[in-house]
Amino acid sequence: MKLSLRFVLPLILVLAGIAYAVAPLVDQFTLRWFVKDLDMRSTLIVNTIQEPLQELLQAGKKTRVVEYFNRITQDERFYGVGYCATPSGTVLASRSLPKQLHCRDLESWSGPGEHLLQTEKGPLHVTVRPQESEAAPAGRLVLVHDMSFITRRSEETKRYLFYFFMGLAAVVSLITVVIAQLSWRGWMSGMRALLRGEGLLRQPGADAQPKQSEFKPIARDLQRLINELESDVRARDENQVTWSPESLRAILHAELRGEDVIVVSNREPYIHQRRGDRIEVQQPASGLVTALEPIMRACSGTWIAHGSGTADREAVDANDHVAVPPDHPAYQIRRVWLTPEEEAGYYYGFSNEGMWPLCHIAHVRPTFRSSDWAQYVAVNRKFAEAVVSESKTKNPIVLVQDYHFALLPKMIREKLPDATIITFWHIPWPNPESFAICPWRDEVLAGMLGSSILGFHTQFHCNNFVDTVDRFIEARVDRESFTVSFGGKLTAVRRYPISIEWPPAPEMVSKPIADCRNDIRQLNELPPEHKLGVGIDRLDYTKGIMERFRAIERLLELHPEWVGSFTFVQVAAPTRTGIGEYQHHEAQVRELAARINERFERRGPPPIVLKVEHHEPREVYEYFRAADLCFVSSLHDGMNLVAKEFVAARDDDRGVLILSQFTGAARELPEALIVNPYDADQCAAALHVALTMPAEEQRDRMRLMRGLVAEFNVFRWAGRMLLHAASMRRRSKLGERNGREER
Ligand code: GDG
Repeated sequence: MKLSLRFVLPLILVLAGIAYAVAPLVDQFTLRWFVKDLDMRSTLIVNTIQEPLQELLQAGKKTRVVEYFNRITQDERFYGVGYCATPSGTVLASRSLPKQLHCRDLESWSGPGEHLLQTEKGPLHVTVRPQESEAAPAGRLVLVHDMSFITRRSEETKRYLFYFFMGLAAVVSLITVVIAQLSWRGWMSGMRALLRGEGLLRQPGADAQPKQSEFKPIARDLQRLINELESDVRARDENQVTWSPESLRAILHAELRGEDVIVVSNREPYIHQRRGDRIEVQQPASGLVTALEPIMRACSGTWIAHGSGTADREAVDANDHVAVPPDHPAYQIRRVWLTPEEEAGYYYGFSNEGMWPLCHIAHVRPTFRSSDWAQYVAVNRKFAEAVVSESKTKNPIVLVQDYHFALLPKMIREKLPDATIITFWHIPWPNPESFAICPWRDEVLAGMLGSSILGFHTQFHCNNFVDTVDRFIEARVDRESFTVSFGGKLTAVRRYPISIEWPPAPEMVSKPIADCRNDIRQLNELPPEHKLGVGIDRLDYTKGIMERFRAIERLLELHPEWVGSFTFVQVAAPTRTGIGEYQHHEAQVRELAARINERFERRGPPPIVLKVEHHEPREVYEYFRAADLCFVSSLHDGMNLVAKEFVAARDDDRGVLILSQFTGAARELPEALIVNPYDADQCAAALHVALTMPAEEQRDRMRLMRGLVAEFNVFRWAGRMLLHAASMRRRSKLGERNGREER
């Protein structure tokens, strides 16, 4: 369009210029043309009136001559007529003959060509013709024609000429625009076809196919080049950003212009609990909450979650909203209420007795009950309705969190087809054989494929998911772009390793390391220089707490010098206590800790201090800062944020991280001591290495790990997903536009 305007405007200007230049010529032409016409007309009149005039003159009837003249000058253009018998005589004239015409002057009006007389009434054309006759005296006839019509005609001609040029300009412009649009579309669809790998030379006949395939490599190369450039730009952009709440907010503004962002998770970031006559606000122990809380602070959206606190209903407004964080409200929680049956079936049942063990290879059998499944479906639908009611636009960005909501993406997509749905699966995805255990595997996969983007922590989990889809449902899997096309909708499967807030909140690291060391040792009745190891987990069987304790026992067996001089404090936040398997696990953990302590306690402080209770985040950080080592021994873990938090807490560059090879974090933190938690001897050796590691080595390892966590923090995790969503939205808008143009 712009191109067309760039051509059309000058064209109109040029044509207007031509019209302006031609106008005086038009005047001259029309004048000459009409004067010639008047001359001829005068000759005709002279010839016509000659005979009757001669007769009247011969009869001496001057009055009749005047009457005759008056009669013949009734034509509107024939202005006047007169006759002079002699140059000195008076003129016999019609009424209208201009008074300035005298017989004596007629000599000068004689001769060929036009004679113009300017009067008040306008220009007049004067013709003087001699009257030769044998019977009558010679005289001169004077004929006067009105010329004002010539000016009128000339103006009209100019006007028509102007209209003509304007019409011409319009026609030429129209033709130009049409031709330009047609050739642009042709070129564009040619390019699109080329990029799709279709032939440039689409010729009818037998040789069309070979020529088409000749161009395919070029098209593929071109497509690859574009993809590389795109991902390069993305990577460069991502690398150039120093990821912080501010930069995330700025990116959200620039890329998504403050669009409607909704988070859905089971667990709420703040829980209101009743303690006697006062209400306490708690932050739950969850990696997911730890990761998303700073993002919601940055983009002020709505977080939809199950209202599970004893005072949650008291804290909300009429729309079930509560503004959080309580001290500096930055976003709102929309609480969804579940009945005890719903909670039992959806949360404890299908999610945590079915999906959780299914996805973690931790040797706990999944339990699937159809009654749980029914509640899971119903609760997912309840949350889908909440998303629809909370969305301010028809195309919000919805961040669906975790395995509690496998069906939600499809349900949202049915109600809000234009929504950008990013589903993040915080736990591992197993291999297809393991996943096939699930009786509703097809429904779960179809539900998840309602997402625009599906994120996992590691490429390994992405591969497992794509393999599972490929194996069990009718979908088209593209392993080059890592997308799944299902039911006419495309889902991009991507790796987004989650992380933590960096730099950590000042209040987390404000207490000096020395004070943390002293206070924690005092609190646990340990001597000041006592070696301290920590483990901070939800009391979950996937975290490998039993294996951890066995490794400690083995250390004390292999290196008895640590008995009485090393203690491991295990902070174990109670979790899913309604599930039998968790109760059983807690009992086992308590029993094992007691047995080990009993075995070694005679020689000083106990080897294991087990604290099965919730701790505030600041207390958790105090433990991290007080410790000589942190032991993460998960049997299977999506990422494991505890590992990254320990690194973030150690601004003194000291402390050793022992990390299970079965965590996502192990792929990002190779400077940790990486262990197989099932191998007690190896873990015991790692514990010994950690306890004896020189300060310089601790510093070198810690600095590298801190560098990585600083660079790949949680804002980058969210930013990458949201940037991806933004470019997806841009591409789909472009697609819609092209679609419209093509139609
Ligand atoms: C899932 C995936 C993935 C622990 N005890 C207390 C407490 N915590 C905090 C830790 C940490 C969080 O809970 C645990 O996060 P993890 O990542 O280690 O594990 P999950 O809860 O299983 O999280 C996991 C994560 O989602 C994120 O995607 O990494 O793989 O399983 O922040 O510090 N916090 C408080 N008191 C405690 O007693 N306040």
